[in-house]
Amino acid sequence: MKLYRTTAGSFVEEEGQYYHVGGIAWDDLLSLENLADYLTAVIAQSKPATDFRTANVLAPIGQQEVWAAGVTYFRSRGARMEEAKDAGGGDFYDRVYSAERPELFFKSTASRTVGPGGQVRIREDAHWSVPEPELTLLVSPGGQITGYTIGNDMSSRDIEGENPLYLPQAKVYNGSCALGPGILVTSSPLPHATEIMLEILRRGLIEFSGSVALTELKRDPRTLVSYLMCDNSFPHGCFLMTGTGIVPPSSFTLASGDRIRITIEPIGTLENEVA
Ligand code: DO4
Ligand code: MG
Repeated sequence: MKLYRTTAGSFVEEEGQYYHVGGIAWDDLLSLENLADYLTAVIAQSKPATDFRTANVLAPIGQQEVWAAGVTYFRSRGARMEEAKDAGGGDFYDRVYSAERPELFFKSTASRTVGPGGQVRIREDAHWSVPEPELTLLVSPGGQITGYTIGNDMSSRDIEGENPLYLPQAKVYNGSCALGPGILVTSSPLPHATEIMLEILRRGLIEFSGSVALTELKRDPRTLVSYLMCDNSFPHGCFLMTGTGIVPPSSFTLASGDRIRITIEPIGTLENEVA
């Protein structure tokens, strides 16, 4: 089942039917340890709604923080080593790829995050920017993975490549994060064969496309969550992006007007324009 936050309230979708999820605030909903059971009960007690509109869907975020894991795919390790080699930082990425402790960094808040159809941004002092399509976990306050959504970890590669200590500037700025469209609510892990697909369209034509399967993800999502939760509390739950396995060639940089389309079945497609 999929959970949506919209301008007309929250909806849960199952088998093509949408149901209102009333009487509970979004943050309280995302804080539930038994979200799947709660929504199953809502569906059992409700009649299908007729007022769900795709155009009304908002980013599925309230007071949650968005965190991100880095260098969790071999492709990301190689791309970072290349971009940071002149700064002497290349070795860090190889070491973090192989280390027991993952790289985890703070990524975004609701105010910097856009939903489906929203505009993501290129940092005004960046010259080399890319989208990072990432499977994103919904984590409950108790550390359960209660759902999955799609995330775009917009990144300024020239800034992060200049010096690894500039990472927060490369990653955290207005419009640097997109989430959505909805949250696939399930307590079961996604199949390893699940594919993440990225298309970047420029003037209506595909400028870049790529895909990666979760088999390539080096870290178990539960291990990423256990590091994130270590001595860290999230009273409203949080989102954790699991890293990118798709990196366009080094000659590519995003431009205003580009459309970024990220698909992960069975979650859906997250599409955004670059402002
Ligand atoms: O260490 C730099 C960022 C890595 C990242 O965002 C990724 O691998 O997805
Ligand atoms: Mg990333």
